[in-house]
Parts: sequence; structure tokens; C-alpha cells
Amino acid sequence: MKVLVTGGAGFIGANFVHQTLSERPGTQVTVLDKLTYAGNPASLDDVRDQIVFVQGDVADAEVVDPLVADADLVVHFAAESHNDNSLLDPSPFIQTNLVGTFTLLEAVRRHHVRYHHISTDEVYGDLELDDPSRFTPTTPYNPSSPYSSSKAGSDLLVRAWVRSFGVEATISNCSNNYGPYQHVEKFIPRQITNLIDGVHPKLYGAGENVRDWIHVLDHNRAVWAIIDKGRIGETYLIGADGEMNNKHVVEMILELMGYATNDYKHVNDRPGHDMRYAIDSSKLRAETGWAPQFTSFRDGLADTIEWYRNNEAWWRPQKEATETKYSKQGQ
Ligand code: NAD
Ligand code: TDX
Repeated sequence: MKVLVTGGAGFIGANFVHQTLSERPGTQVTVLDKLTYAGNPASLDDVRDQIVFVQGDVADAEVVDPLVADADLVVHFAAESHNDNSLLDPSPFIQTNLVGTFTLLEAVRRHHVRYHHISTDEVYGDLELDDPSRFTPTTPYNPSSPYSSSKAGSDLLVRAWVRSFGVEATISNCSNNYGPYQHVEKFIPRQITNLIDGVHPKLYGAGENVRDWIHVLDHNRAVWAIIDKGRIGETYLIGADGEMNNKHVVEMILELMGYATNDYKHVNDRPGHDMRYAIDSSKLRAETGWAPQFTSFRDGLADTIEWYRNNEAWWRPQKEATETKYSKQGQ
């Protein structure tokens, strides 16, 4: 099988490429990635001779068309992915997340290629802390930020291309991922690498916001389960019952790295900050048999800390520019 992986030099995409090569021998992988600030070619260094790597834009039809024509399956990870960036400048989010998805959909329509769309639980908006409900595949879309609204729009394009043009697509909406190769702008790697540098972790606002954490390897196994067993045109929510507030995550990182658990700072909150995400993944589990393998967040976090300690050469080049950008926002 020939798989075109967009965004394969990013966090989740790079893990997907590694997993696919090791767990699905015989699969031919082509990566299409623009190598924005978030794409790191070093994430694919150890598999470079096993894949085809194309540097290019998913919104560029001339680049996309021949690559899709040559594939049996497209798995679309490429996106502008960071909420804070979308609040500073939404324009690349519209271009990549909406126009990029449109461009891929037109190509898979032309060439009759199976398509899997990677999306986020943030399309559903947020929940109150005391709300007993969780997001399901029928929860109405209610995105809050330029990032999440551009992802919501891209999901709706996929649904329309399935219904109107018979494109063979599935969609997955996953909760917050953690694990190796995640950019230092994101919450968990930012705090780990701050502590390696002797800097206090930074909590937005009171730190009460809840995210539903899942290890990236479990996310990607679910993606393959949907490709193998999911029904065309369906949406699957991926989550591992990992709800935890940000303050608790920071306390756990501090403890695992040998610091006092109150050794953090509160900084400016994110405008429009979603309070809580929570995923009901029962449809995915019932239809595909998938279940997460990382059942202890604490153990997964300890592995992740170890990875950042052992891979400073991978993250160090991005650290200073990332922190300069945050400090301008009082974060
Ligand atoms: P990331 O920012 O780490 O990686 C994105 C990758 O896409 C980078 O390699 C970047 O160079 C590439 N890219 C950006 N614009 C491009 C373009 N126009 N053309 C080609 N390549 C381009 O993101 P991530 O965290 O790995 O997220 C991957 C996908 O998963 C996204 O669609 C995101 O919405 C979704 N998602 C992420 C999470 C999470 O917790 N990180 C959770 C749920 C869903
Ligand atoms: O320094 C920080 N301090 C802090 O308290 C940072 C960077 C974040 N936070 C908070 C904001 C959020 O409540 O931590 C939480 C997680 O923040 P992010 O890592 O920016 O993730 P989030 O905004 O929840 O979105 C993530 O999950 C869903 C991914 O970035 C998205 O791509 C995905 O769709």
C-alpha cells in the first residue's frame, strides 16, 4: 500500500511515519510537508532512506495532484496547529487548514483515493468544569479560536465531499496529544524544557482548564484502526479518558523532575481560553476494538520527560524564538 502522509515532519505525523514503517511492513510512505516553523526534518532523520520526502504546500494543487494520483491512501495531518499563534495571525490557518484541505479533497476526488482526515476535539467548543457530559460524534460544532474554527471548517468540507461527490473519507477528532517530537511551543514540552533550562513552568490564568490527554502513539494506532475498520463517511472521536487540569499536569512534571510541586508561575491567560475538553470514544472502541495502551498518564509523562532530556539537540534550536514570542504576550 502507498500512503501519502501530509505534515509528516510535524509532531503527530512524524510519530505516524515511524509507527507505520515499524508496525506495517510493506507500506510505502511518501511525506508531503512544507517545513514551516513547526516541521522539523530531523524528526525523520532515522527513516530518511525508507521514505520519499517532498517539501511542498498542501494548498498547491500542482504539487498535490501527482502525489495523490500515485497513492492508495492519503492521511492528512498537515495544519497550522497552535491556538496561540492563531490569535496573533489567523491568515496561515485559513490558507493551510481550509484551502489545503480543499486542495487535497479535489485531488482525492479526481483520482478516487481513500482519504483520512485528522482533526481535533476543539471543533466542539468547550465544556464547563462541572458538566457531566463529554463530546460525542453528534455534539454540535461550536469552535472558539481561529485555529479550531479553521479545523471545524475543514471537517465540514470533508463531510460535503463525501456526500456530494462520493469521496471515500473518514474523519477523526482527537483530544490533546503528548509524547516525543512535540514542538516546544506546546504546553507539556514547554514546561519540561523550561525546567531543563532552570525556568519555572508557566500556567495560563488559574490553571484550572482541563485537557483530555492521550499519548500520540495511541492516537496513531486509532487512526490505523479507523482506516482498517471504520465506515466511510463516519466521524470517530479518539480519546483515552485522560482528563486533567493544567495545574495538576504542571505539578506532576515538577515532581517527576525533582522540583517542589508549587514551583510554577501564573502568567497572562489566553483570550477566549477553552475551559474543558472531554471525549467519549465509545463509538471508536465498539466499531474497531481500539483501546489505549498508555493507561498511566504519569508513566507516559515520565517517558516524555526522558525523551526531551535525551534529545536536546532536536528541540534546542526552536526554544529561544518560542520563549521570545511568549514573553511579548506576558506568557
Ligand atoms: P504540528 O504543528 O506539530 O505539525 C504540523 C506539520 O504540518 C508540520 O510539519 C508543518 O511543517 C506541516 N505543515 C504546515 N502547513 C503546511 C502546508 N501548508 N503544507 C504542508 N505541510 C504543512 O502539528 P501536530 O500537533 O502534529 O498536529 C497534526 C494534526 O493533528 C493537525 O491537523 C492538528 O489539527 C491535529 N491534532 C493535533 C492534536 C495535538 O494535540 N497536537 C490533537 C488533535 C488533533
Ligand atoms: O505555557 C503554557 N501554559 C499553559 O497553561 C501553554 C503553552 C499552554 N497552557 C495551557 C493552555 C491549554 O489550556 O495548557 C493547555 C494546553 O495548551 P496547548 O498545548 O497550547 O494545547 P491546546 O490549546 O489545548 O490545543 C492542543 O490540543 C488540541 C493542540 O495544540 C491542538 O493542535 C489540538 O487540536
